[in-house]
Amino acid sequence: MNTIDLQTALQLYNEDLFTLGQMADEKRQQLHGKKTYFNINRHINPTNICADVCKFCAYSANRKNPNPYTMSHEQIMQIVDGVVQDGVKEVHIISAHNPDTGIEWYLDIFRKIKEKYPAIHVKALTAAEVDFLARHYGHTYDAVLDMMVDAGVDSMPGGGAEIFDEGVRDYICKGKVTSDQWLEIHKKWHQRGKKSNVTMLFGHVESREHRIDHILRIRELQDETGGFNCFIPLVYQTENNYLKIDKPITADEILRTMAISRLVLDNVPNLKAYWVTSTVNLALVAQEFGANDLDGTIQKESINSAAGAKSANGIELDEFVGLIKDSGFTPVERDSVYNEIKVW
Ligand code: V47
Repeated sequence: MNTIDLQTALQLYNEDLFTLGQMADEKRQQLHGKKTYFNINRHINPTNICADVCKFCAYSANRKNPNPYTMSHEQIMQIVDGVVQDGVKEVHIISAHNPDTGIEWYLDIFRKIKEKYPAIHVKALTAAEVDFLARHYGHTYDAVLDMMVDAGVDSMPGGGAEIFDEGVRDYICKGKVTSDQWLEIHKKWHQRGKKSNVTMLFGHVESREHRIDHILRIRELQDETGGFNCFIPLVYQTENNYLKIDKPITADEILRTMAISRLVLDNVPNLKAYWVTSTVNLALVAQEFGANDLDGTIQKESINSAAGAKSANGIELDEFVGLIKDSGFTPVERDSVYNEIKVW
């Protein structure tokens, strides 16, 4: 039973950085030794047309980024055909909230992928998308989740969680799935025996207290369902959007937040340093501050790169593996639900 409460967690921020790192590293070593997990994956973002207006988003087609697109199923299958040849084992499919596609447009592409490649893992639809599809097409969450299972979705990504504090949430993404709804959707998904991830968008207008509150809400649900595989703190990217901040978050604060996440959220087994938003260099350092997962090669990414992240073309496998080794850790290729595939 983890006894770190809000106040204790906030006090941890005052620790010396290296002491905090050592504490988090001890927990990491207990759980994973020197292993750093990654997978060979491809992000696919099929449409950027969005009915919602999140201030932090640079991806959706809007005044600042007026390039609306919706991929055809043929285009998506061409991507999948290509990446399967390259050894990709997971497709991570998330989109904006396009009001014009119909729900079948999503389900059908999942079916097509699974029919052609039954072994590929489909990680698709954030809780924000599930909420949008339910509201827009007049379904219950249960109905949408059942349709996803039927269509072959294997797991849910952790996007759309942002920050659970209702005040901050109202400011940065009013009108989107609420915090309670986000958690409810994941709970229902876990009750179907399925796994998911959970993110936190930080480094914008939120306080340390808001971050800990977010993490504690996750810990509470995880105690109940055990369905979260991985926690992913996403560092806010500042470009091409409407969420202005005074100064960007420092590396010191990012590492502190990673370390505290590892200590407070010890019931979620994996902590991902998502190199896309933290930079590769800091993600490598974060391995010493509790992180045991670096996501994957990604190959192409449109959401965070639209806001300034250097991830548009992913990273080569050899380089990725070499970087993990050179930083003193053991690269372990995993599947999407953390079964080990290969120690590199
Ligand atoms: O939900 C949007 C975030 C998320 C910005 O589950 C931004 O394994 C930073 O959820 N700066 C999508 N972040 C990405 C995501 C994700 C990524 C990797 C792995 C997994 C997983 C999930 O990106 C959105 C939103 O929270 N985002 N804009 C921005 N300016």
